[in-house]
Amino acid sequence: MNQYLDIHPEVAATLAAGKPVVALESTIISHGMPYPQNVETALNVERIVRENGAVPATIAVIGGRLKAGLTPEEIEYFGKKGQAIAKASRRDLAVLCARGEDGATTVTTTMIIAHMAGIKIFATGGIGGVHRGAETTMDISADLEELGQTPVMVVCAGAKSILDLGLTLEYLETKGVPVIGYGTEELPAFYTRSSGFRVDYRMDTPEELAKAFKTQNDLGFPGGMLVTNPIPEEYAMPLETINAAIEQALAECNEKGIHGKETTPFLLARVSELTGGNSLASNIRLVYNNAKVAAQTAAAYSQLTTNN
Ligand code: PSU
Ligand code: MN
Repeated sequence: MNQYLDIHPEVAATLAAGKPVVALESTIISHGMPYPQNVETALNVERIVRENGAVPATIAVIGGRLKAGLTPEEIEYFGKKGQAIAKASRRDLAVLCARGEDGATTVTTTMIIAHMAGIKIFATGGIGGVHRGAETTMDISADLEELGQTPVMVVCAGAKSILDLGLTLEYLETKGVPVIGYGTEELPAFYTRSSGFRVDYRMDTPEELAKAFKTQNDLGFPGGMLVTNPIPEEYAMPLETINAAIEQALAECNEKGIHGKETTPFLLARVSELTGGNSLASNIRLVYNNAKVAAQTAAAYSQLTTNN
């Protein structure tokens, strides 16, 4: 096992038995939502994973150790410290480990640590992607590179239209990452079920997802698979409300000259402030929905691998 990795004993025992585990990220806790809703949500997500037949492994860097599986106290610590915790992407992991520091894992680093631990399925809210204006800024999330090289299935609610969704799909195609719509042919855009863009494939059951992903692994392909699961209809936001907030947040981001790793947290925080409590409630509901699908898929994956 990797010398910097600590796998929570329950997670380790579950993996050793070939039983289902679902990875969860910590940037969504520290940077994605305000305290105390972030802690409450993270603990509920863990409960939902369990109710759907899998063991949760929330992933983070604590004191320079890569953690696969947190205690409730550690989740509380991440939630309370919030933005004071460094957002850790691939380029940050070595330095954080060397210095013995904390880091909140993004989709990228959650995939890396999940893979080190032997976890196949990961649930989150939204992924990073190609930013609008990337043709000049070159701001493309490391999440897309990671999906192209690390064999973990990421279950999300699509990507927010703070990003250029068309270019994000082009990039994923170049990297060889299949984009699956769960029960839909259209790419969901996080707060809304539609985006005007099509996914590569539609699948309707956890068994179908598990089989496609196992086949990709059996073919020896190195990359991941992106499952986009639309927000439940009753929690979706009106398109005009969300678009107006996104346009304003993008304009402010440009005016302030925000760039690099600060861009996404700034945009997320502004969109959430501008749309008030409604967007937070939607955000929480879509994460619960993704946790459920990921747990069911992890269970189906484990059936496929332990029966063969
Ligand atoms: N998009 C969201 N919610 C999030 C993130 C993105 O709708 O919480 C977080 C995730 O952790 C994601 C990261 O991996 O932001 C991407 O950051 P960047 O764009 O800097 O790569
Ligand atoms: Mn970026």
